[in-house]
Amino acid sequence: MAPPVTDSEKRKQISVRGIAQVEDVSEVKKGFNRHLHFTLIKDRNIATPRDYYFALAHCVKDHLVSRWIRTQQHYYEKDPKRVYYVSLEFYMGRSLQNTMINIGIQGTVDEALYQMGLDIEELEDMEADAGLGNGGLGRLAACFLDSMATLAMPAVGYGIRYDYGIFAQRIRNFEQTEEPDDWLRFGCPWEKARPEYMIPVNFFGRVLDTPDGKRWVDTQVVYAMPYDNPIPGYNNNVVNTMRLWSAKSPVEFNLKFFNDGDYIQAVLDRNLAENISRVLYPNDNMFEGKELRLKQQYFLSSASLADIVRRFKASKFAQAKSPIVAMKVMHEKVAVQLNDTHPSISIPELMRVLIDEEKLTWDEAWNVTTNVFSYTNHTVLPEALERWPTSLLQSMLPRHLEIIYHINFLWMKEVEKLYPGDSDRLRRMSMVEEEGEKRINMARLSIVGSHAVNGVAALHTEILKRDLFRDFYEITPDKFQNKTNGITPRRWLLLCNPGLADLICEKIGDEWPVHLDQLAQLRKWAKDPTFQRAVAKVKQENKFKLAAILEHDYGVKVNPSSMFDIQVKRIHEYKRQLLNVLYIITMYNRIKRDPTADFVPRTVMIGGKAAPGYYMAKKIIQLINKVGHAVNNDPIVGDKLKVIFLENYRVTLAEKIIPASDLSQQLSTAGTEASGTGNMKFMLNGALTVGTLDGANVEMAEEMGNENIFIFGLNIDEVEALQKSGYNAWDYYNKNPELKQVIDQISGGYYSPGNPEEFKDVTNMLMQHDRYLSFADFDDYVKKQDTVSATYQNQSKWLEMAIHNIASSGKFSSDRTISEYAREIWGVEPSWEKLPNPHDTSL
Ligand code: IMP
Ligand code: B1N
Repeated sequence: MAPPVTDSEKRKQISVRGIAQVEDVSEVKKGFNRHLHFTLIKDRNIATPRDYYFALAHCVKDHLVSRWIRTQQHYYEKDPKRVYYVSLEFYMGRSLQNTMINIGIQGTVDEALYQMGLDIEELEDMEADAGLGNGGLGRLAACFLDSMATLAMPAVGYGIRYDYGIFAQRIRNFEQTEEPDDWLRFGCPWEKARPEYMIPVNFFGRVLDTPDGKRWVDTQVVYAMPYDNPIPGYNNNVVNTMRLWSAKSPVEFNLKFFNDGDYIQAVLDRNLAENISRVLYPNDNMFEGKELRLKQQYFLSSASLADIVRRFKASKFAQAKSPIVAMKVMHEKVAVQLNDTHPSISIPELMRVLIDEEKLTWDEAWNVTTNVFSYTNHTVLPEALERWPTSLLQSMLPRHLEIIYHINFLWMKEVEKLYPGDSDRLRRMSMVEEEGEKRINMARLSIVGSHAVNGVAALHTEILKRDLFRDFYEITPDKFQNKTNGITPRRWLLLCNPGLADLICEKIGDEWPVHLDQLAQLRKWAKDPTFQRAVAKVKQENKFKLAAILEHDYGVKVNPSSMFDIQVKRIHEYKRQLLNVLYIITMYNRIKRDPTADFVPRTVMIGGKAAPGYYMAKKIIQLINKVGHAVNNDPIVGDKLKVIFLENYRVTLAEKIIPASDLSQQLSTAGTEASGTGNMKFMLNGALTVGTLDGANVEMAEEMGNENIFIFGLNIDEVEALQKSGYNAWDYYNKNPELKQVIDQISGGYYSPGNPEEFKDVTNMLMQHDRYLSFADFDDYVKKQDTVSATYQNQSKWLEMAIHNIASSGKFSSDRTISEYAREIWGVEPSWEKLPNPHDTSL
């Protein structure tokens, strides 16, 4: 038998990774050594793996710069409509390998490092994740940037350069603790600061009514310093920009104190203003109405719009017109996508700029604004919907509040005209909420201020139309669209699963990374034993590799022939990690009841972060860890069942876990998960899904057919009916002896010896006020999981289903999603044409 092919050998073989030419290899070695010497100022006697990583990253970045400059020149010359994706989160992960793959130098670099005796994977492991996001919403923005560059769209992503990204999670004594994520400690080799393009952002102050219009005066100024990051397209020589803003105090900050003589205090106070970009708020699907968060939102919106307006004014289109005429038609050349309502203060900000600074009339400004903006909704959970107190807006952004009130006044007049005397409807549709503390409902502002509103999966969009935004849909049905989420197949297959990528290339060629629909061709080999064996072999190798990581990083030994059963995502009640735990305990009880019975071995892995202030989510983590402790140390269980909490789940860990998974758990109560994108990543990598008819799971099942996915539980209509008739957890508890046993154990302290009260809040929630109806789905879930186990024993059936999953995942490429946004919302065309190659001298 041939010796096993190592991952690095595989990376060299595969054609889509670029064939290594001798001259190119020697160029890379030269560039690497030059950076080690001149940039890192080290020789090979004292260089650390981190130095080597930085030398390599700089060397790879050198291959980007000509493409980057040329792309921007190309856009300037062609002067197309520009697309701006504005988001409080961009969850990018690492850039080194992705950059090498997208510009086609991975093969060359692998060979060069091999010749220099360096281990490329060790160097790649030195790169910190750019963790400027919480979960799906932030990672979606990152996938979109990759797709927009790959489709040669003149797009910029605008965000905040947080000094601290999503916290690092550590498990201590079974519980989550948070550590700050100091990701910039050693510097970021990809970014370029542009201090010459700093933009002032104003806060507080008051509004003056002058003959020349409104003036916002006596403000406090903070500067926004841009940092540009390259976004390479796949194999097309395009390099777009992600521009992240960092807060800087003005030079004259607190001059008042300085004049009073307190020079030291004045200098110290400068840091206060710079707190705006200090840290990412670690909430997922949760609104926290903090002043600093509103400052972040306005800081991003104001700096980005100023930059957008500056670029528009410098364009050929605008230069050919008088300034005021140009501004009136800015929407012909500018589209801005709001990633949820987080940057929605952009809407009154653009109105302010157009009216107070550019001197357009209200109606002219409103026409531009509504045609520029479009809004994506990502959640229907009421606790996530942003509603800012007017008192906070009044002091921080007085002019904006004034503008919002006027937008609402005109809007209310319109509604009143359509529905005279319907005061209840007026209340439901007003941006100004008067019940309790007076607040601005940012979703309503975003709908009225945009020409398009979209949900992120078909089911989710239907809920928006029928429920959350029903009244708005009734007035402007054409505004509402669906854009089902997607993922980039470059990172989520080519990069993270080289074995499977190779195998696919052998069968269908190498165009699938940009035409993912071509995976459908794999269907014809779904029953082919040779292909099944090849797919199984790749999966097994990925599992071995993950097992080695688990042993090395966490000191846990797993059985690599067991089923790898995985649920990774933020910890949230609606995602129902608890349902997973209830089934784990059910399996445990069954093993103990009859240790000799047939049992399909599983390694159950659960990973995800809890928002630091989310009590119940933290309790759930503690419960998983305690159950794991009991199960893993019970000699009767042996290696039939292992339960592992995957500490510090993040983009980089996802890239290692997903290719190694057999089973993906997607358990949210129908109607609660807007889309999900992790679900798509598992499908693309050949895992089978056990899941509810929620979010994008619905469309996944449609694509692959119900016979290739394990769907269980109430559908959305049944959930609604049950909620209406009254959900009573006791009914299910009393009817199902296995469920009763599990709950009695948890509440009786079986998993918390010494403290039987430990999980009483969890069981009380489940029994008395579970908004997510966990028990209603328990029975069907257990039955479906039993089917999963039975199917796993029939490996050829399982592999046939897995191949059908891979073959059906074409729809879930973010290239498809972005093409739809482009054509149906932004009015721009995607393109598969390549820009010319940069001169050979740049390589
Ligand atoms: P931006 O304003 O941040 O989009 O960067 C402008 C880019 O457009 C520059 O880096 C150039 O590549 C290009 N550009 C801007 N102004 C001119 C010009 O006057 N002639 C040619 N290219 C320009
Ligand atoms: O956005 C993802 C979806 O796939 C997920 O289903 C959805 O839960 C997620 C407030 C959010 N919705 N809302 C958020 C994040 C941070 C925050 O401060 C809300 N995240 C989602 C992509 O569409």
